[in-house]
Amino acid sequence: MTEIPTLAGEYEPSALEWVREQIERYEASGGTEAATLRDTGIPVVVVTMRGAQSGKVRKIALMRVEHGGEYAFVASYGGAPKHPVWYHNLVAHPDEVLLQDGPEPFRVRVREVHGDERAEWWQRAVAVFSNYGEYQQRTERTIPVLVASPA
Ligand code: F42
Repeated sequence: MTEIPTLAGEYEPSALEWVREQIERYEASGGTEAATLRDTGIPVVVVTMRGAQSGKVRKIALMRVEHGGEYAFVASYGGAPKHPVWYHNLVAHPDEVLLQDGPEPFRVRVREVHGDERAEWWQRAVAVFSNYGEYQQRTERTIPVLVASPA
């Protein structure tokens, strides 16, 4: 029986209620409920990380962009002018990350990608969730793309 990985520390739920609720339902159902972005039918994953300032355990949901066992995390936040706060957490603690895509979470290592590698992952991301293209149009910032590989 493989042990289910966890991050030690105090869990601080997302400040966004709809996100907090989606994560709770996804985890409680082993990824069989709340597994898509609202009624879009597009799958999501749950990412657990270490807060860059608080050191607390934080969780977010992201669109599921998978290729060859790796996943892209697109820090779009709806095209907001600033990066979502979770981006800073993953940059600060790239080795303290869990990814849940189904019944159980597993450890991943995260790296930000640039240039051709970013362009390749961006194309995959937009193919899964075309809104990413619109979000990038909405903001001056270049939306960061991070790639998670099983650790
Ligand atoms: N967000 C995306 O950016 N991309 C997606 O593809 C995406 C898909 C998605 C699907 C389903 C769903 O339910 C949500 C989805 N979201 C997606 C939203 C995503 O889950 C996040 O909620 C959103 O991106 C905003 O992330 P955030 O980290 O900015 O969250 C804010 C609202 C938040 O929780 N802030 C906390 C607060 O108290 O205000 C602090 C959180 C935090 O991590 N604090 C750090 C710490 O140390 O604890 C401080 C970090 C620092 O350096 O300031």
